[in-house]
Amino acid sequence: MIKPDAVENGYIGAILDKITAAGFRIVAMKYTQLSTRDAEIFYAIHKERPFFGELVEFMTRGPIVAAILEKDNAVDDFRALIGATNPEEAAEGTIRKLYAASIGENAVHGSDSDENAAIEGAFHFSGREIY
Ligand code: 3AN
Repeated sequence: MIKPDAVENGYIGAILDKITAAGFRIVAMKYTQLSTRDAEIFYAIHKERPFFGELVEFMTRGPIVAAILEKDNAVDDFRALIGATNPEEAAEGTIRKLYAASIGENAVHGSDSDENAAIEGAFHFSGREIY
């Protein structure tokens, strides 16, 4: 996902450029806004964390871009491309270093395993929307 902060700041195009330049194929994509219920489900794994309320509020405050990306070694390569969760710790040239402001508002989300990528892809897209 390209998160609400990056959308608000006008970075959709720049972020998609970096993603495709890094060799990812976009197999599904949509511009949408999460409801509170959507965000609570998507981030259910974090529901006991102190930042959960803030995370749900942030993720629902404006539109996002959701996408499914395909590539060999996609999960690890995408996490390398986006950089550390905290942009202050993200490597030079990574998407979060370039476009994120804080650990809470960190521009993009990437799945952390192939299993979660399948779950998260199915959360956003029906089979007919995946090419
Ligand atoms: P990542 O997105 O790098 O996989 P996770 O899964 O640990 O990181 O966290 C999910 C999301 O929760 C982050 N992208 C960030 O928006 C938010 N988050 C994580 N840690 C914090 C924190 N300490 N304070 C506020 N928000 C946080």
